Amino acid sequence: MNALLKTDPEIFNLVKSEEAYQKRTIRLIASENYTSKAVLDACGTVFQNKYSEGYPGARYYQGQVNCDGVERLAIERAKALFGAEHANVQPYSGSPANLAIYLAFAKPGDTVLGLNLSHGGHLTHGSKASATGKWFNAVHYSLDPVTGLLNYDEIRRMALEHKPKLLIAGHSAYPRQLDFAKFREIADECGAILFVDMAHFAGLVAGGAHPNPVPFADVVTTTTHKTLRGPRGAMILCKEKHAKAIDKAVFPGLQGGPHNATTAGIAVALKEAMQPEFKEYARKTVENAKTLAAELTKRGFSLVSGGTDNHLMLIDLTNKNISGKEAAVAMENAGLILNYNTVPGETRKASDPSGIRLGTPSVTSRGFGADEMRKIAEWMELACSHSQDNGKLEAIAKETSALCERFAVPGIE
Ligand code: DSN
Repeated sequence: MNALLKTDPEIFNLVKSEEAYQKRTIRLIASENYTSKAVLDACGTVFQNKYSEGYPGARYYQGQVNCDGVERLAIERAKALFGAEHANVQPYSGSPANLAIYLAFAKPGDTVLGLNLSHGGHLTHGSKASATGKWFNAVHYSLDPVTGLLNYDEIRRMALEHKPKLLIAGHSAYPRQLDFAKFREIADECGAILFVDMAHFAGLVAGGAHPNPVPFADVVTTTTHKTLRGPRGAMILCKEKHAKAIDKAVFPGLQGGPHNATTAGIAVALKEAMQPEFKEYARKTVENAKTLAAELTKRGFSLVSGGTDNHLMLIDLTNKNISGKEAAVAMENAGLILNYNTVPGETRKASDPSGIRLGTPSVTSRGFGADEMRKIAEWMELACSHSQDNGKLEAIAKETSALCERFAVPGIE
């Protein structure tokens, strides 16, 4: 990065400082990961110099021979990896991808049914804070208050009562697998388009560690940077009969030119996700999450739904007498990076809620296993019980950083 150093040492230093930070901390944000050097290389290319409104073979600008090649590869790999009839790889990120689904299938004021935000849904699943909740009549299903699981009978009852245009399955903080066959049945009964947002677990699907929604859903959106381990971006996979509506909704409906360098990075990540090692990574991500969940439960942490069978955990800290934000800050000071999160039945405000969310994609990409999960649980407990003791948190930070030194960081080393 000599050119960067020469032109802008301030930004260069921040990049270097972030590299060091990502190396010495234990990254447990459920939606983050480490991309490979190959993906980073592809994103920093001359494809940044291009505009290419349209789709391969049908652009509004000349000079697209290489952009077409990149986008075609990304599309073909996405279709092959997930068994999709059609793929659009242009959405800038998950929220625009989800907005494209509303634009393709619904009109303002139409009813949509998705998972409640504080029960694990996403803002774009109709939260009042999002355009999707302001412009559409969003109704929400919740987790069962006793089991912490989705209640498919209740989802069916609500779907038949509200007759939504879109039935949304998918989440940002639900620690269990989804039953896509059940969602399909419900969508058929109420005449809805079944829209699955698999942003969180797409990498597990690609690696065979989570059921694939593509055969069941009309349309599936995903970001490309979470468990899938690509660059920041998104894709939409759908049945051929919806291809035109989806493509028109992305461009010209919502976006201008695609970010071609990112598309190149997505294509590389998809190729990586087709390799046998990726299956192993997906399997280990779930195995690590289960180990960590069991260790945390032993230490008195209350996990929503009692555990996990994907890559993430949602913890209600009410019984630990500490708020989500206080715990997240204490853990950050101890070198454990995760986020505070609302929990089902939340009684506090979103900016300082009752829970925390964490996941294992980044630490698994780094090579952590069962022993490291046990240590993480121990440090989390210590950080929670010594949240006001800076000396103790600093001592834990020394230990977390020493552990990190033993593991290489994909994309950095
Ligand atoms: N911000 C993402 C997450 O953390 O789950 C969702 O968009």
